[in-house]
Amino acid sequence: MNNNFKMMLKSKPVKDLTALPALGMDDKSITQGFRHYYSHTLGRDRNCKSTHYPYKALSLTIRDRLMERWKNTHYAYQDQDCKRTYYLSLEFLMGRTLSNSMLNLDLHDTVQQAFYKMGLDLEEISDTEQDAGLGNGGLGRLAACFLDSCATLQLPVKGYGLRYEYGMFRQHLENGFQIEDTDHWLLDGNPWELERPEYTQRIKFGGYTEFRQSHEGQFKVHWTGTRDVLAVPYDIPIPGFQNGTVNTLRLWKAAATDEFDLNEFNSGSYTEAVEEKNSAEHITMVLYPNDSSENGKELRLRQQYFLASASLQDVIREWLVHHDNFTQFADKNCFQLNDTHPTISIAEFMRLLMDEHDLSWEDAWTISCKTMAYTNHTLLPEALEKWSVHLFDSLLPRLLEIIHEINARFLKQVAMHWPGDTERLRRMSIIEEGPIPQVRMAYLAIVGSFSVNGVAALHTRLLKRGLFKDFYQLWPDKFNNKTNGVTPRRWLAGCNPQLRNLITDTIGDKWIKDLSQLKKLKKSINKKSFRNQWQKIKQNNKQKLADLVHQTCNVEFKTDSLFDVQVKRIHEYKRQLLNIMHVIHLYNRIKAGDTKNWTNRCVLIGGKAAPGYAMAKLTIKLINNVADVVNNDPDIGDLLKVAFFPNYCVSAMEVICPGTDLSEQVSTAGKEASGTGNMKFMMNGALTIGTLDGANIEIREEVGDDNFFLFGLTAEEVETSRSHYNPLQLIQDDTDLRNVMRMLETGYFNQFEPGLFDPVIQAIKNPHDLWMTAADFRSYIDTQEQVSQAYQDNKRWTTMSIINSLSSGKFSTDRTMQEYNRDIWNLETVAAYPVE
Ligand code: CJW
Repeated sequence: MNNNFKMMLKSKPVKDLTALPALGMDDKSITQGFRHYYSHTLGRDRNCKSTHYPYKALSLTIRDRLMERWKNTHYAYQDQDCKRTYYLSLEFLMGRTLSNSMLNLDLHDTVQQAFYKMGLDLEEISDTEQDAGLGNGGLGRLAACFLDSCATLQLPVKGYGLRYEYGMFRQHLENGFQIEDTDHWLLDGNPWELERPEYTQRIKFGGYTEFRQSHEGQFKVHWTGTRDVLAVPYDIPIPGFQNGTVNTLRLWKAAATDEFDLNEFNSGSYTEAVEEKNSAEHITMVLYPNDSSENGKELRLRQQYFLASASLQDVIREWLVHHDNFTQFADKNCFQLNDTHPTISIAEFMRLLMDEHDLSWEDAWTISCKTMAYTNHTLLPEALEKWSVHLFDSLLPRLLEIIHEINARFLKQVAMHWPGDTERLRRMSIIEEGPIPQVRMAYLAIVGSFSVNGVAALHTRLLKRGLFKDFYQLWPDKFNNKTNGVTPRRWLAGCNPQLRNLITDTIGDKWIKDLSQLKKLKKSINKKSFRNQWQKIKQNNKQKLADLVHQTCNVEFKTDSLFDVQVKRIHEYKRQLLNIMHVIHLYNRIKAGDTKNWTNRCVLIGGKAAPGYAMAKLTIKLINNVADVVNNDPDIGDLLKVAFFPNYCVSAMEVICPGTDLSEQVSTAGKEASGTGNMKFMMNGALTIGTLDGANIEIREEVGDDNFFLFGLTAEEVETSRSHYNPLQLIQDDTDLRNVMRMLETGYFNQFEPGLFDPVIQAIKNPHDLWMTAADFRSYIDTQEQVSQAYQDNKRWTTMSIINSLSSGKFSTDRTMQEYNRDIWNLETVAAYPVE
């Protein structure tokens, strides 16, 4: 461009280039947009048979309609200079975007009509969309549900995460064993993301620190000699439900800087110089597939720091566009840390304020402590993050200095509060001393935040009494509970359209934004036509699930059976083992002819095991071997079917939860922080069999004792009975348990794989079994029998199903987000400017 012309552009006030007439929301405009993208942009013609291009053309058509609302939301936030929250998370398990966008823009029926006229099958085309699997399980999916609710409530909340090139691995089975395949989800491009290279940030790694004197004679720390990596943002639109708001999820991709190591380059090591570039890009290459297990890998710490630094720099950059100091920063900004994974943000924020923006320690600390809030999601000791001081020192030397200083000042405070209590100082220190000193990230998170919350009432109580007891004594007011939820848009209105229509026909459509209104269904609970429709819809959804199971597992589920489902990550504490032991027990009963008052059951189990978690992988193999025997035994027939659902993911759950009768939530009490699958099942009219753990307790409170199948030890009983736990005695005293163990020990399910399940057998018999599987066996089996009897009473079951669904109002993330906002964020709602 000619320089003079550039000058003119700068000096002349330019009209808003983005001011365009609004796009039509009618079927003609949609058809027009679709045809334009299909033939002009994508260049396809009548010979194209792939469903990928129609998917892409429709996505772009819908995205256009999000764009204008997105801009108008951003302008409204900017103009009002409103307070904002940033949700920092290493995981956002978004699933599919197309159908959710159509629902939230109220375009679903219009598109369906347009497609019908063009002779296209919308469902088939929507099904070609890949899940965005940028998360492991509950924690990542919760982040996605939170964003949906914030947009729906018109809260100015922005998500910050990583744009992994490879998401959660795909799972398939070979001879009953889990095999992992890579998930190269971006291979065909992602129409929902918008690259924003103009907001690229620079992230430092390695190097060393030194003091330098400024012109004014002040000493300042310089972190230098670093190897830098660029963070390039990609934005994803997050539409609210039919309200014109579109919030943002910003995902960072790592890119090499343009600089080569010139020394290496000049000495002829060209490839080595380029290699450095490759290693930079590794940072966002792959999501770690560990759900609450093994940690400590250097690349993971790199990912965490990369997210923290890029996001904080981005927020500060935007802040300084409209402000020239930080005095108001804490009143206008809040960072919510999704578990300890982004906790390095606390030290990084201190570094940015002091080293880059010249604030004093005291000022920086005051601001930092007023802006950071931490959510804990687990009590499992192996999931609590610790990083070796040595690793920290080599990768992030400046950050380690800051952590040491935070710790020194904090320990002084502890010493003042409990004079002479050196044991307590040792316990509470952010640095764990020992042969390999470690940084305890949860303690850093508590010390540096103004709010610490658990994710269900029991979980928060256990945090206060156990894991964080010392901190709770010091700062009781920091601790609070925020029970999880799920978004009713995706998990009821979207995934169960027939039930949505029945509910809307009965009580109007306000429930979609205010789930407590489902209570109004009470009036219809005894109405014949309502109940008939309720049953019919469940049958239809069961048929859809049966079709999917047939297609993916090649097992026949008949819809007059009880559909008994457990889908979640495979983990010992979640006790898929207990579930399969019940299956073995039922098999034994059939073989023994004990089938009086029998209820036919179809048991579905699905979930991924962390690739390095041998016991979880063996559990998958056991489920598959049991399924093989049961499904192929002519004595069994339709009385019992078992299937393992491979590659369980968000889009699979959208078919599974509407078609489920019984939801299995059988974790050892005190171990599952909340659970959120339990809420999806309940919302869709499934009944729960569960322990008093996580949010199960609150689900039971909402539905009433008669509408929940409770079994097992309480969290307290689990802890008090550990010292005298005697599984061998339990096995000896219980014929049914003895029979199950005999089947396992005689190798009934592994006739050609001798000894394969020995670790499982040993775990059950081990008096130190952390998960106390044998302790809950009897009560589980008896309660399952109550389930079977209840299912035979069709009338009673239907009533319980309706009650479960109409009592699920509390478990909307709209409620959860309102509580976060009331107690932690204090944001004003801001309506987007309307599209003209
Ligand atoms: O968070 C959900 C809860 C659920 C809890 C889950 C959780 O198990 O009960 O409903 C939402 O609140 N996920 C994790 N902790 N708790 C989790 C996820 C990924 C992780 C991790 C812990 C990844 C690593 C380590 C710990 C890692 O290093 O890759």
